[in-house]
Amino acid sequence: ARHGGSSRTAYHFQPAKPWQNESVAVRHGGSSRTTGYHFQPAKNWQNDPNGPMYHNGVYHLFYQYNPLGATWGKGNLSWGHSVSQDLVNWAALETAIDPTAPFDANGCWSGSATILPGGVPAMLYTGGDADRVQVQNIAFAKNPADPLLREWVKPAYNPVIPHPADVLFNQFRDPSTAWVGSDGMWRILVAAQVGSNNTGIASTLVYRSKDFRHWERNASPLYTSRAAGMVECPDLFPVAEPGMDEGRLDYAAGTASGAMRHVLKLSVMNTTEDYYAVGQYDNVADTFTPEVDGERIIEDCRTWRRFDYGHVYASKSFFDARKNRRVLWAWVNESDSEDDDIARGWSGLQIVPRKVWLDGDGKQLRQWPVDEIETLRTKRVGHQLVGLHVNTGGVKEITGAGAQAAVEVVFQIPDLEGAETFEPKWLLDPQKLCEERGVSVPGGVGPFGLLVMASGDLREHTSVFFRVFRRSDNYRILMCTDLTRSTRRDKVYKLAYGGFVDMDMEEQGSTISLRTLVDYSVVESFGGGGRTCMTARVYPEHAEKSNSHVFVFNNGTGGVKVTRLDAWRLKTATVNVVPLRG
Ligand code: DQQ
Repeated sequence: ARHGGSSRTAYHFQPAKPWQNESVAVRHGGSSRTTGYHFQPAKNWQNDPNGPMYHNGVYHLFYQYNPLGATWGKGNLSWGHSVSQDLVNWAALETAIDPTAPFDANGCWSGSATILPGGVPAMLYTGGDADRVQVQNIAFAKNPADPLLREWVKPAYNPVIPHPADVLFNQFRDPSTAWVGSDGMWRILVAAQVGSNNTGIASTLVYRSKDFRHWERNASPLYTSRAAGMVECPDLFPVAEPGMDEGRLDYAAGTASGAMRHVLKLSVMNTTEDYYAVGQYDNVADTFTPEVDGERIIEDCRTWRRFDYGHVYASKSFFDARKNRRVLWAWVNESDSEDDDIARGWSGLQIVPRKVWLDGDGKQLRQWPVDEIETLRTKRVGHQLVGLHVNTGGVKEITGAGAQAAVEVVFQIPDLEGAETFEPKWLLDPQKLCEERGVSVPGGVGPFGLLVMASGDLREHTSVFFRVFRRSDNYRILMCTDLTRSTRRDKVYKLAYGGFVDMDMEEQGSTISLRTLVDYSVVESFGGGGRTCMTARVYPEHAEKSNSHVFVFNNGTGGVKVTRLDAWRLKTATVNVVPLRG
């Protein structure tokens, strides 16, 4: 059975999970360009964001990094480390944590930052020990007064948490940021599959500690999920009710008030998809209970909402005390072949960091690229298209936008009457619906949206669009990213991504907004004001030699009107190009 999303992700042309692949590549080079403003190391492989934090006026991002090549380096993963003052421009530092000790000799895997009282940053992370067993370790900033936190020390008393006997072998990892519970003790989450003989329950274990060194497991997990296999990288954080001061959220999991609602995010390993639910964290029992939310099943996290309906995994958030907001990072994997990655010399991006908050409906999160990204704006383009009516088959260029741009467009639908009837069976699989009804299939209302990374002759293009369907008393909006024509190359993922946009269109004056960040090989889209997000990797051939274009289009029977268009060329950010020295 398929639930909510789909298991057909962009891994089609890759091993089922990159970290099941033992090979370690050492070739560098390749000619394909990097991105203009997405976070990536100067070369080599990166995956999960680790230990993001804001400390002493500096943003830190650590990430799973293979110093030896462009493939996942299972046994030799280090923590890459970069610093920034604006979340946009980054300087690369030395790796922070390397596999050098008996408790992490076979890889330093994902983990999280906690800033201890007195301002000492601590990292909890998973090590593959000398016997290749997953254990949880701790590392401290050697000199907390160093604003760059360059050096990290691993106490000899590691591991702090050994592999439990009742957990499936090596399904035990990814400690969360710690928080203090009602009894004054620290708590962390660790993902585990509890059971034996190849079957186990996807569990989010809670460990408690008085001193941050001796950890004891709670009898009950925070949450368990039916049939999810292994879940990874758990993230629990509080959300402000509409109108509440976000500054109160400066707790890893906001235990200050039992009344405060929380979000639990789990990364489902089988499908490499991240799911979240809004719910109640009980700060006495240390349990999380999702709230009833439409057709979603509380006991099965694979039916929950997704941060991103595209190719994004292993997300991790942090509280940004500088701007009183929660910020989300996530890994955007490649969707070409491993050989391509090796030839190019790098693999993997991070999303543009997103501000995350609870929508006024109390059910879903909204996400928006951090404002700082706007400092990259150079030239405004396309404003002459405001007011444009795009009729059936209409395609109009946003001249000058190019391959490195941010486009926000608001479409108004003058007549919703023509919307086709929504079939309830579609509810569980918006991606399939997008595959069946791609950009070339006209509907009553939609597809309308943007064509990006398009060649001048439109032979190559990635389309991001909406379709509106009618239900008994309202409308259902489908958002798709159709990759079927994204490139003429083969051996890359070329189907589609899809999700529904949960909003009342009529309340919004029959309008819907789309913001798309275009950056050569990555297309990050925010539908309905960040209610539904979708990130895709694209590998257009034309972009190697010629310009790319952006168009507004409508392939539905009914017309649409562009009521707002805010499009900008973006300059290149300084991302890890110059190593910081001295
Ligand atoms: N990636 C890490 C693990 C984590 C997985 C290893 C998720 O710690 O479970 O690189 O992408």
